[in-house]
Amino acid sequence: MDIDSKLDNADVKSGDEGSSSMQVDSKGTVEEKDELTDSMNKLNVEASSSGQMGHSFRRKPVIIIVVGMAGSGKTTFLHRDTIKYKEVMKQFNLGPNGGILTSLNLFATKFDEVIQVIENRADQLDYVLVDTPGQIEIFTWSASGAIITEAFASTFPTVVAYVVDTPRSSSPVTFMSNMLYACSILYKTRLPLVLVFNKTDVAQHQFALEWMEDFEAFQAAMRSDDSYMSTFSQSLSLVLDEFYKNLRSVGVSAVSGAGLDAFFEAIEASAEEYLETYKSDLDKRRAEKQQMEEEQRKHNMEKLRRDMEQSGGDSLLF
Ligand SMILES: Nc1nc2c(ncn2[C@@H]2O[C@H](COP(=O)(O)OP(=O)(O)OP(=O)(O)O)[C@@H](O)[C@H]2O)c(=O)[nH]1
Ligand SMILES: [Mg+2]
Repeated sequence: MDIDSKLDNADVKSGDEGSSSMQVDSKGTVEEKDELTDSMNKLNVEASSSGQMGHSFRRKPVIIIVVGMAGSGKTTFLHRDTIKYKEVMKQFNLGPNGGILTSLNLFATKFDEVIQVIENRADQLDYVLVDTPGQIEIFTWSASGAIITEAFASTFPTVVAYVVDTPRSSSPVTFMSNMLYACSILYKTRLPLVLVFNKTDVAQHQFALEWMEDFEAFQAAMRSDDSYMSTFSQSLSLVLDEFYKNLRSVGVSAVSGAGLDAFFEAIEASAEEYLETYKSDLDKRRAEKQQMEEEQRKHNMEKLRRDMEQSGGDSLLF
């Protein structure tokens, strides 16, 4: 498979507080679509049968998967693009969504290498930031997005940073839809989630903290926003109230760098939480899956043995 991977040149740069961070950069150019499909299928099979792609768990570095709506400032936060998906779009003659999904697939097929590069540098790295496309559903609901997330989460402590465009979330309805999105990501990935209110240089995130802490304040804001109000949105805000209890939130500016200390503190706390709660849950789910596969294998073997006995071993039909 002809993928021009720049993983060996993965950019390691010093992060805040003297710690190191790394951005994974992979540029894909592929000639054979079929090969890509084969490779994806192979990876899927390997990922589900071995469970963890042959890597053992390490406590360092912390992987931060950065997600959020288009334009919320994810890439600015990381300072560069992860996948040159425009190149892929040109290669395959695809629209933006197809381009992004294919980039993700390319990334997923080379994922063993990504993990390997990070493992080799584990001692020098405290954090690895992973950029994702603004079309959130492409990452969170595609097979390759799930494979990437699971591969990270089974090898390193992994947390999700959900970036919010603060100035654009000042209306209660927009705020609520953004939070529901974050909520669905929390449930889908089952990873600790940090809400990152970005662009605080333009608008402070104080209003968001108030709405999250005080259900009544949010309800009052909803009532004053005459664009939309119903018992349905009232019920949703009750759901969100529960969701807020399970996460940390910080305000940052990707442009000025304000709030980064608080961000890394929240990441550290979430990584601890990952080790205490999520890791054991993940191990349990994996063990259950393996046991089920083992039972299925035994069942199949037993069936085969019985069939062979019945047929006397000489006229077995496959
Ligand atoms: N004022 C201000 N502008 C910001 C900040 N962070 C990002 N921006 C601007 O917001 C716009 C979008 O930023 P990106 O980093 O491209 O957003 P993204 O989330 O990566 O967008 P997609 O990749 O399309 O999902 C750019 O014009 C940035 O300059 C910030 O902290 N403050
Ligand atoms: Mg971006």
